[in-house]
Amino acid sequence: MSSSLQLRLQALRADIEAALTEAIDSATCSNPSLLASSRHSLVAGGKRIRPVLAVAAFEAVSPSPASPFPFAVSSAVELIHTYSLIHDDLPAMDDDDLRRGVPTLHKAFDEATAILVGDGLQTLAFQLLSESTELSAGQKVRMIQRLAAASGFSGMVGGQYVDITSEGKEIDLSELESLHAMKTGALIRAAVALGGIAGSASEVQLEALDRYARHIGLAFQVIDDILDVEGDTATLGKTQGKDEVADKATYVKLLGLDGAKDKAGALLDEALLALENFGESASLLCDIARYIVARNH
Ligand code: GRG
Repeated sequence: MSSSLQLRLQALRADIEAALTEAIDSATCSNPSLLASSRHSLVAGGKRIRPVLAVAAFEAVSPSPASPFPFAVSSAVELIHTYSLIHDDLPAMDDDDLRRGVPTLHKAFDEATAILVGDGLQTLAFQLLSESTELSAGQKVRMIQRLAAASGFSGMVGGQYVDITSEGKEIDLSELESLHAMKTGALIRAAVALGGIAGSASEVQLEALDRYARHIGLAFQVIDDILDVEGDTATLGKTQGKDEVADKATYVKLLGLDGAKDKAGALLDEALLALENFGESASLLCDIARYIVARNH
């Protein structure tokens, strides 16, 4: 990663973290220990790729914005993502002990707490959007609809269900692609779309952003499969090698390591092509796409 991108991401992440901390600190909850448990997963780290994507999409469509980026948007997306990781780690799902370099929430506390924290973070996301004073009523409705659709039956939850029910079955490349388009891709697309809506993007701009997001969403998953083989637990902050143990269908299993790397490269090219009409304003989106494909965790 170039040092200028590193500095830019560092500054952006500081704003994203501050907004997330504020969101959880100002949440109304009669039980402080429930909020303390929520902080365990939420502020444990994480790359914050989805919130950064929302900011970058905002920048691409409003290079000299009349108003600053509304951070409720990035927080909402990250709250949904963090909830999904907490629930994914539960014994009934992926049954994992380590996430973001710390014990998973049900290990640090207990399963009931992990389920409730996930539920609470999910609903807080929609509360933040609906209560934002920086968004118009029209923007709020579009964002809530987009985020709900990406998170629920037609997106992440639906994809997770297909993933769980496909375990032990042979699935082909197109089935794997549609599973991941729902499970991981839908929220990445929503992050980009919400950033675009926040920047009052035109329909043509939203379509180009979505083409970009579909390709990097898939590339993100291909790289995740590669890292499960080539990464190490300490750098990943989560257990490495789980896909092979669970005999999961992955891009590496279906395409081989080199084939999966080629696929990630081709998806990156397509993502960058989608941005060609934006010019300089999309430079952060382009940098993030390259980072997603080059990442080691
Ligand atoms: C439980 C409804 C429900 C859904 C879970 C997202 C998901 C669906 C499961 C996560 C399983 C997993 C490891 C998928 C691979 C891609 C992925 C989402 C990785 C984690 O995202 P990162 O790498 O995590 O952005 P950080 O910690 O950096 O935020």
